[in-house]
Amino acid sequence: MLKVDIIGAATSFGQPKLGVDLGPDALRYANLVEEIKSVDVEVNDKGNIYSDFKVDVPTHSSSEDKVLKNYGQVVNFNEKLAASADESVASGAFPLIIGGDHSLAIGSLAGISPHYNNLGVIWYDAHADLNDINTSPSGNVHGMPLAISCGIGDERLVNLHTPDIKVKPRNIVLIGMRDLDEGEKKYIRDENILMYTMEDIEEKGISTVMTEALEYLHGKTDGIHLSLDVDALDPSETPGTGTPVENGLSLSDTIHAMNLLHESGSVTSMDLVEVNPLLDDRNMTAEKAVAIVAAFFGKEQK
Ligand code: 4U7
Ligand code: MN
Ligand code: MN
Ligand code: MN
Repeated sequence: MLKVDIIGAATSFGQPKLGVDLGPDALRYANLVEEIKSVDVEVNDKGNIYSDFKVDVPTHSSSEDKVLKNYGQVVNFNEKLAASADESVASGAFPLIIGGDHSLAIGSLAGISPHYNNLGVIWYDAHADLNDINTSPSGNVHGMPLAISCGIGDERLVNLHTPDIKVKPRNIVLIGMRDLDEGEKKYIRDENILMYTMEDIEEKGISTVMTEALEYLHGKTDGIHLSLDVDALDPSETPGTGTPVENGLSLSDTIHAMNLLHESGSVTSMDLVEVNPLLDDRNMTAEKAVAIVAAFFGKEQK
């Protein structure tokens, strides 16, 4: 039986809004553990990881005038998360990292990628999260984790947990894109990263997109990490998130996408991020997110 380790990544330091660190508990409140167990999966909830500091520690700047916000906490938090994710993969479990803001993907990818030669990544999000300190319009680290995992950005974050580049741009697929900054567009073009915008999804249909994404990664990767940001979905479906963007994916397309990933059997780890119960309407975003995870683990739709 598949063994799933749930790792609660209770961090909000990658962005400025209150409440996203309550995401892991909101997901549990919406019956995450029970829903996964219902499909014959063994679940071990490892509890939450928190940063050791509550207030900002000296901010590090990797260029003269720009700063990464909450740098000290982001480094400390992700070192702890990477250790936990690494330990889960080493024990033979499937790590399901529940957030928390998307800066947590720095730690999850740092802990998971050493177990693979060529880890593939499916980044299901409205955003590419490919900024560095110079291209970021906000200084918020949740807009940077994929760039950092590709070796672009602050040296301590790039070398977190292991002194290696975690992900190769050619092993990435971006799905749901509709809010890209200029520097991100340039990086995607220069590195020839496979991207499906909302327009592409509307044109091809989600089944074709997922099938193409898996075909592209099969053969050249030996594991696939799914990083799912709930802002990939339309704000009418998942309003409880810090950076909603109009015209997103429907819940039914997302559930269908998860069913296809389940059937492929090729995804080896997952993040579920940016659930913020303080911005939500009666925990509906967490409830939808739980339905998405259940579909990913093979729950049939009623
Ligand atoms: B999320 C943004 F400028 N690109 O860098 C930035 F639009 O993890 C948003 O995908 C980042 O939710 C969103 O601040 C990060 C902005
Ligand atoms: Mn994101
Ligand atoms: Mn996003
Ligand atoms: Mn099944």
